[in-house]
Amino acid sequence: MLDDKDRIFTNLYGMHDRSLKGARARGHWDGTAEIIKRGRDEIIAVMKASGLRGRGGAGFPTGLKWSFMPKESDGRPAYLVVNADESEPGTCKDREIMRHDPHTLIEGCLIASFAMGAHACYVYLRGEYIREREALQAAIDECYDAGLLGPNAAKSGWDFDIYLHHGAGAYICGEETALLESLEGKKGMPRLKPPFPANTGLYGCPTTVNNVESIAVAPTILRRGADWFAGFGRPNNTGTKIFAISGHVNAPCVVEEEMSITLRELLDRHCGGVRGGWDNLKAVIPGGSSVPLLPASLCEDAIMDFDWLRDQKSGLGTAAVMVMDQSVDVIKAIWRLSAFYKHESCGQCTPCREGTGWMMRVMQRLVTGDAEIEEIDMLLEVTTQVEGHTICALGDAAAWPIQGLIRHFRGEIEDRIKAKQRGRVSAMAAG
Ligand code: L3W
Ligand code: SF4
Repeated sequence: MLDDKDRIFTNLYGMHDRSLKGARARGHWDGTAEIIKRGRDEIIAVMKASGLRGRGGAGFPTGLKWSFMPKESDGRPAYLVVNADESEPGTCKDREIMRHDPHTLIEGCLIASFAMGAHACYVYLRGEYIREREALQAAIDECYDAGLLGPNAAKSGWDFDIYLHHGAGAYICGEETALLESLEGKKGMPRLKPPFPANTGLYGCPTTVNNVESIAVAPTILRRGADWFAGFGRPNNTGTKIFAISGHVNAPCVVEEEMSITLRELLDRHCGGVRGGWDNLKAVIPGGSSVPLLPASLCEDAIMDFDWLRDQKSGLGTAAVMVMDQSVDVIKAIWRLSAFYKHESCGQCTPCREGTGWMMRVMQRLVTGDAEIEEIDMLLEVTTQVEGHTICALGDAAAWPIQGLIRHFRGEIEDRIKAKQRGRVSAMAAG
């Protein structure tokens, strides 16, 4: 469990002054030039040792990703791109950072860009994040006025600029290569990987795409040390983590906690527990809409980190925790997600374009009970034809929640179909 002194984001709820003056008073922009003067290799070594794994959903080691950027320039500029397209249903953590603690991100952008040889950074914000852009732009303007950005940024000897760019409301633009296409002014469609962005990214140049939280925690890790950060959580699952908790808890919230906290402790300590008590819990989606749900029986001992949740065939994802009590029709909830993925598919690969529609339509029949029992296994088979057979992870994201539903709630699906069939038989007998 985290104490206040261990929190990186000290203004997550906007209770304090978010301006440069306030941010400095809370310890940000302290010794930034000294950190930069430690050099690229040392910064990347600290990030690797901290164990930080990407906070956007995939959990790829951040220091390792930074190390993929070319050490020597081949004449092409390098870029840092911050993925602030936060569109995963249930996810609203980066929003709080940009609104209330924008200087954590800006300082992180400078240090990370230096470590990767980038003189420019683009922050790609989701189209609806108007207030967040305003807060971030105001903070960036302050930084230019104070000499923290621009030539010789923060007296580090490094010239550095940040540009903000709005998306236009497409979920797929949160996929890193679709985001780059969109930033280049094209339709946001994922590219085939490899090549990875570190080789061929924005405008064909070396680029690293990182989530807001991943960049915003970097300055504090470098100030307090890799061991400090790695002291939280478990091996391979280190650090502090922002969780966004919604649904049937008494007090939904966004909170920074220790990685590997138990689900029960997270909900009881910060959300006033499950509505109607723990026994009223039906299921939890622990990491945003792309990861399979956990039934209540697995929630009791759930550990909120990458490895524990992966071992349960779920995932930490974006750490958006969606709590469902006994009042929820879980079949309908997962159908709603299927409709979302069908709508957001960019359509360039057949298994996703056709499969998301197929899956949604069968899910629709499961909701009303107007399916045959055999269709449950047929649906499962369709999910395996989509999973792993597409250009980007949206196909997997559409398949996984359905697989989780069938794994844990097959009985409920079958009962609904049988009840409908019984209803039809008695109606025929009566009529
Ligand atoms: C160089 C290699 N780079 C991997 C890089 C890659 C990317 C990162 C992760 O996200 C997850 C999904 C959901 N050489 C590399 C390499 N990289 N191998 O590492 O890559 P990857 O492919 O594991 O995943 P991904 O496609 O980046 C998929 C989650 O994202 N998700 C959530 C979306 C929504 C949000 C939000 O709203 N904030 O993030 C949707 O699917 O959990 O597992 O940078 O280039 N050999
Ligand atoms: Fe587009 Fe879906 Fe293919 Fe991703 S998996 S590239 S969203 S069609």
